[in-house]
Amino acid sequence: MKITSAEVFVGGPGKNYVTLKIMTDAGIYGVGDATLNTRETLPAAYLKDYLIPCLIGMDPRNSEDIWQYFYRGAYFRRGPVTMAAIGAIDMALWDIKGKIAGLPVYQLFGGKSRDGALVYAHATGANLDALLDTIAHYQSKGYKAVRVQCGIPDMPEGGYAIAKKGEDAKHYITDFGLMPDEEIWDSEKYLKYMPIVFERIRERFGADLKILHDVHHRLRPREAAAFGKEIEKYNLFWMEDPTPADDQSALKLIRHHTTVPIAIGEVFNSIWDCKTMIEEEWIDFIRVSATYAGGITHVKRIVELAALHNVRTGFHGAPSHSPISMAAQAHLNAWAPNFGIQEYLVLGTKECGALFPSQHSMENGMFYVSDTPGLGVDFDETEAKRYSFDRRYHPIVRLEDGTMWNY
Ligand code: CS2
Ligand code: MG
Repeated sequence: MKITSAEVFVGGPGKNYVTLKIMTDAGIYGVGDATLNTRETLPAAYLKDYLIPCLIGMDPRNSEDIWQYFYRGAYFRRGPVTMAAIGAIDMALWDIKGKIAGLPVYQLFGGKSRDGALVYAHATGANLDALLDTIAHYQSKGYKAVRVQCGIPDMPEGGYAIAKKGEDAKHYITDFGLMPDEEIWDSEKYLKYMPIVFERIRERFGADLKILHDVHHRLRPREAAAFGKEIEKYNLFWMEDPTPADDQSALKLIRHHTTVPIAIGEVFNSIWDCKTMIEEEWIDFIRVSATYAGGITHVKRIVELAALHNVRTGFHGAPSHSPISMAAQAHLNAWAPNFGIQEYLVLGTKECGALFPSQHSMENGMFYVSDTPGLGVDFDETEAKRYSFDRRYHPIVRLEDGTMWNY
């Protein structure tokens, strides 16, 4: 069996999804997602200019060797562009493998460990009252877990340019600026206000709601350790990205001062980025994604390392991931013995469903993987013709005195 051609498409309904389709001489094709949020054209170029020419003629069934060929063969290894491009190829090859076998991909890992996978949604409020209403909205839709983010009083736009846009913010690429929006940040104000937010959430929603919170890399290690200690009593499901991801040992300081569960990993690209923190057991949840961390082959390796150290999964599922990478993660979620939770924010619109037809389903805050052979998600090329690339930027963050900070 041979790969005969492969094509890359960039665009989507309000999104710059990067979709790869690999064709074979057996008439079977596979699909993969390489959407690197706000840098989408780069993995697309990496695929078109460098990887696809080598891919033609390879046997698609040898997904491990193909992964190693592109990883080791790059010389300048890793990094989000390379790993997103390799990741898309890898997803498409697993899709093909499942279709050859006539089995959903999770069966190729060892079958199902659970029926439904717990997911969480984002509740974002420009202020506390708006946040409480948004949480109530998700609870009424059956969600058992919600990530809570709140605008902070006395910071311009509450510290988050996006928070003022409310519940749906960040779902469309157009929520981001034509040039980078600027957020002004003050950790002291944040640290004073967030415990009040958690207090009010517990008062109104009780003890059972699973509350997640994303610090989004904005604290220093000592601040994050003190914050974790202070909010232990609110029993969070996790505190995410307390400090910038570059420094793994920052997690050690936090871990040694608080029992609040720590989640990190959405910007990691390889097992080497998270190896130390997993092996040292400084974290509770690993948040890599199939798109940014080299596809199913590599993420599965990370999940298995994590399982040895009591670290559960909590894959990244921001709206920038297309239904293809979310399907890849759904198959891993169905299988992983150390599954924790899945962030799930795919656009549920008619347009998105038309571009990526699938039988995967969501009910009462649980994701149910489809039994269709392969990844169980398709890509409609005729629909794709309606869309094109629209350049946007993530916001940047500065402290009140102008110092550049972490988004
Ligand atoms: C966030 C993301 O989903 C999350 O946890 O941290 O929304 C993040 O801001 C985006 O994925 C950046 O592209
Ligand atoms: Mg995050």
